[in-house]
Amino acid sequence: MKVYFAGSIRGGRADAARYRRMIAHIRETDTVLTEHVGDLSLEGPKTDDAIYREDTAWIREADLVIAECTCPSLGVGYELAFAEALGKPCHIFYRGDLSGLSAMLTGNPYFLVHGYETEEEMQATLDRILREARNSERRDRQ
Ligand code: 6K6
Repeated sequence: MKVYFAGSIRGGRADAARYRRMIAHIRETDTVLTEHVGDLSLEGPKTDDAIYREDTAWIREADLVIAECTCPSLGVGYELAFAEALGKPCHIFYRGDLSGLSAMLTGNPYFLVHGYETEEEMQATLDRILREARNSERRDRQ
């Protein structure tokens, strides 16, 4: 599966190390198109218009979107709406009490929201999502 992983960048980097661990976990079985989201240094010569063009092309290419939304980010919210418009499956991870997550995400039944507390719980949910996505791909091909 090709995964578009979304996580806050200009919205704040408090969870960057967590994104990095999630990306590393997904990469054990699948492909992550957006590894830079877990980059702790975040340096690069790219202009904003190049970032927008590249990221939207990757969303089109992705089989599914996984967004860690604990740290609020305008860019991640935009990416989720863009992916929804394209009919891509969208999985949202949120650590802690779900009442802190935007109603525009929790209120939209299209989005699959996964609350978690521990790293083990988060990894087990990632494994299940990816396994189910691979199985449904296989069924579609038959
Ligand atoms: C260079 C190396 C790493 O990052 C950069 C430059 N910035 C970005 N590069 C790629 N994607 C970005 C960059 N800034 C934001 N995004 C996209 O928006 C990512 O896919 C994130 O999921 C999302 C974060 O949005 P903000 O509003 O928190 O920045």
